[in-house]
Amino acid sequence: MKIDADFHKRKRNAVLQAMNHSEIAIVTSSWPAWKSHDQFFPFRQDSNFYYLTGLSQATPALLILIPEGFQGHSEWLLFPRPDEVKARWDGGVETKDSISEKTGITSLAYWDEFEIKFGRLFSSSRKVLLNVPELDFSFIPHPSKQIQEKIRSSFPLVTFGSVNPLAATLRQKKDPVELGKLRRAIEVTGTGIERMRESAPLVDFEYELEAAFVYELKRHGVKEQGYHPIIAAGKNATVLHYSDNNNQIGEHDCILVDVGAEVDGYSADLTRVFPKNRMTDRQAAVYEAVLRVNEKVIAAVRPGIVYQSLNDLAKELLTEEAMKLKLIQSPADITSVYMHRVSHFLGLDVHDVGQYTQILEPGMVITVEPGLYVNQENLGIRIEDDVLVTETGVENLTAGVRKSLKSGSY
Ligand SMILES: [Mn+2]
Repeated sequence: MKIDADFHKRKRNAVLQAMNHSEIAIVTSSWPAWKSHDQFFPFRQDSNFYYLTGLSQATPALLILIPEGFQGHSEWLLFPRPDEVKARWDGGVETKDSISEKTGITSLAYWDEFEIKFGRLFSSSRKVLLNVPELDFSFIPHPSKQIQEKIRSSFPLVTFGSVNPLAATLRQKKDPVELGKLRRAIEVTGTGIERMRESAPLVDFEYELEAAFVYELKRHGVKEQGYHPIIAAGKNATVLHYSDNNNQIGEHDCILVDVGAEVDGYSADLTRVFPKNRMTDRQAAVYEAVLRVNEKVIAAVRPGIVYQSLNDLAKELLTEEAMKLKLIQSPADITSVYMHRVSHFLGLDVHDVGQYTQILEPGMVITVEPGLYVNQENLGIRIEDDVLVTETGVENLTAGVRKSLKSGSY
């Protein structure tokens, strides 16, 4: 199923509905990230810009939303003038027709018309909402910051705000067409994990499993991953964001893989653990403990609960299991073997928009990922599923990706 121009049009309309009449939203595309000399990192579109326009290619563009309208239109899209020389080298020049078809936006202008055409929009009574990212990474040179400087230098009395919360409210609840993309990403990710599981006894290094995963994705026509894959053997699995994937796999190691294919911008996020050869009884006991918690937390997901309560439940259950396994001496020590949240929202961003303080509603997709990390046993177990909050409870979208020890090659 395609995410078509109509989807993006509906989302723009919803943002316009939520805006005050004195506000203007300006949403910028991402720009390519420089790698070295004349090389760039693979391009990834700004998630909010993609959600509102459907444009995924590296063409610098800018969406303006104006509730009270401007020259008879409440939405405008600015993009570069077609450049035949650039097209000869890089291909793909967008025209007004092609942009209109993809986005459903009929009021288009060129980048260099921004000041001359839209300058009159800005005044001291206006508030401009931008898609400046608001994370710890405030040093990142997002194009929205350049637009802000441009406006501020000419209209110093304009006030600024963020469009991100308006987009976030919409993005949290997935439409069926978005769920279709997530389901496909999950299906292909699951196939890739099975390929790694089968390959494990035959390979020596973590990166060989990564290669098997990427091969399986591309074989299914999926080119992108939502995040750098974690292929962590033995003690590396106790390092939460390990991503070197360059270590030798021991004969008695368990291997933790945390991977996610990305389909049309939507990312899966799955973690499974399997042995290189066979699990020892002790490794299997820790695995079964985490699996019990995984299943109990999934069973607790339903609309109307406070999201944070899943975290509390996971911590309580993991503490009980860790005590039984003698991993800790007292409940207060749980942070030595479990130190992260049990869940995050999932969607266009692998750690998607949403607040931990909110109530879960139907249409939200979250992960459930309890874990136990045992340094002294060179063992890290995390079992991560992606689940959909439904009208009546929960649907485990990753139910088809094997996690039971009984059914497999242990
Ligand atoms: Mn995750």
